[in-house]
Amino acid sequence: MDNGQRKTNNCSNGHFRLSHQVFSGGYTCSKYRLLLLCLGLLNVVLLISAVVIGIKCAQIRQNSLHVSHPAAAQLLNQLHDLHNNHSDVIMAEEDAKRALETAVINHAMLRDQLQQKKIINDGYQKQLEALRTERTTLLSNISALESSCGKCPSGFLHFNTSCYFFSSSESSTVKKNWHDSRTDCINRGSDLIVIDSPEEQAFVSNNIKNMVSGRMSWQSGFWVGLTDIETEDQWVWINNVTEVEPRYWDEGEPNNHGPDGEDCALVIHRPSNPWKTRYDAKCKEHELYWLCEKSTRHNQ
Ligand SMILES: [Ca+2]
Ligand SMILES: [Ca+2]
Ligand SMILES: [Ca+2]
Repeated sequence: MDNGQRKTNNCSNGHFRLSHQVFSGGYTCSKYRLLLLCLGLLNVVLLISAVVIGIKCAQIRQNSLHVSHPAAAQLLNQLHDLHNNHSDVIMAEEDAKRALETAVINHAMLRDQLQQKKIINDGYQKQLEALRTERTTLLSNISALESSCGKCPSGFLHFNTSCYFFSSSESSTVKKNWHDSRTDCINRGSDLIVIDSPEEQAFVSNNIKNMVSGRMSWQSGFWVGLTDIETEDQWVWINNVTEVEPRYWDEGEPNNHGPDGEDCALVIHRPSNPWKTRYDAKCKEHELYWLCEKSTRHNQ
C-alpha cells in the first residue's frame, strides 16, 4: 500500500468519513484537520476570555463592596447614634415634663400654705392689737385702783414710792413750755419729775412708749425737772442734786443748740436704747408734754 491509499484509509475512519462524503468536491483531509484545529483554538480563546471576564467582574464586585461597605457602616452607625440620641431626647423631655408637673403641684401647695399662714398671721395681728388695747385699759385700771387706794391722786400712776402724771394721758394736744409745765405740776400737788434711779428711768421710758405710740422725735418728749439754767453745762435737778450720769443723754446731746442755747431737759421714747432718752431744749420757746412726780411719803 502507498501513502495515498494510507491517507484515504485514515480519512475513511469516523466522521472524517462523513465529511469526506459531504465535501467530496475537492477538500483534502488535512484541510479538515486545520479547520478543526482552528475551531478548537477559537474555543480555547473564548473560554479563556470568559474566565478572565468572570474574574474581572468578581474583582470589580469585590472592590465595590470594599468601597461601599465602610461608608454604609458609617451611615448605619450615625443612624444608630441618631436613634439613640432621639430616644435620649424623648426621655429627657418626659423627665422634664414630670419635673414641671411636680414643680407646678409644689408651687400650688406652697401658695396654699402661704395663704393659710397669711390668714393665721392676720389673726395673730388682730389678737396682738386686741392685747395692746387690753393692756392700755389695764394700765388705766391700775392707775384708777392706785388712786382709789389713796396712794396717788386721780390721773397719776403709782411706781415704788412715787406717783407720776404723764400730761399726754390727759390731753394729747395740750403742750406747755418748761416753766408752765412745772407750774401745772405744782398745782397738782407735785413737781416735775426727778429721775434718780435706773428703775425710775426704765419706768418712765416704758410708759412714754405706750403714751406716744412709738413717736421718737424730741417734739413728742416730756419735760423733766433738770436744767443748766444757773451754770451752763452743769445740769441740776429741781431738788438741787447735780446730775453726773452722762449715759442718759442721746447721741450729740446736750448740745445747747442755737444762739440762746438750750437749758431745760426732756425725755423721749428710744426703743433701740431706753437709756439714751434725754435732750436739752429751749425752756421758754419749746412746748412739750410734761411729767410730774409726787412722793407717796408726803401722804403718810
Ligand atoms: Ca424720782
Ligand atoms: Ca444749756
Ligand atoms: Ca438739744
